[in-house]
Amino acid sequence: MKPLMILAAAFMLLAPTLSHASMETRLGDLIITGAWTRATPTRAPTGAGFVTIENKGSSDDRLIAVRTSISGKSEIHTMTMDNGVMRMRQLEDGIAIPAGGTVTLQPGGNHLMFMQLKQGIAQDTAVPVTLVFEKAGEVTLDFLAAPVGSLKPAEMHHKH
Ligand SMILES: [Cu+2]
Repeated sequence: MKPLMILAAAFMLLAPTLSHASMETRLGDLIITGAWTRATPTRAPTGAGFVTIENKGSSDDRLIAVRTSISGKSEIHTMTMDNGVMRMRQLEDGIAIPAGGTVTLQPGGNHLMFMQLKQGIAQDTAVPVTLVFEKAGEVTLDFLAAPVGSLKPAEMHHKH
């Protein structure tokens, strides 16, 4: 009875950790979390991706490219206000991920731009996106699609 109870307790402690771990990707010194995208209307030409990247290392890194099979072309973008108008432009040199720093790509700021979408992004689907870093290399992770127009990721529904 006793070992079984210990096992059950261990599992209960472990379960939330496991579901959380699936949302966290490690690539060398980088910890990548909170990857999400937005559902789009069926014929939308573009979509956007957002993610948080933490650099636990002692040397700077850089997000230099993004790839996904859902789009014909993907770019790293910044968004700025220009006389009250939001403007996007490509960051040709990517985004620096400073040593010990955390960079968040989010609506209204830096983002991943999926251009020439082959089809709309459906809500609650996971879109595989490859992030390419100058030093850490590349990694593919799932970007979960929040509802159309969302300004933040969808709430995670824990399945039991
Ligand atoms: Cu953009």
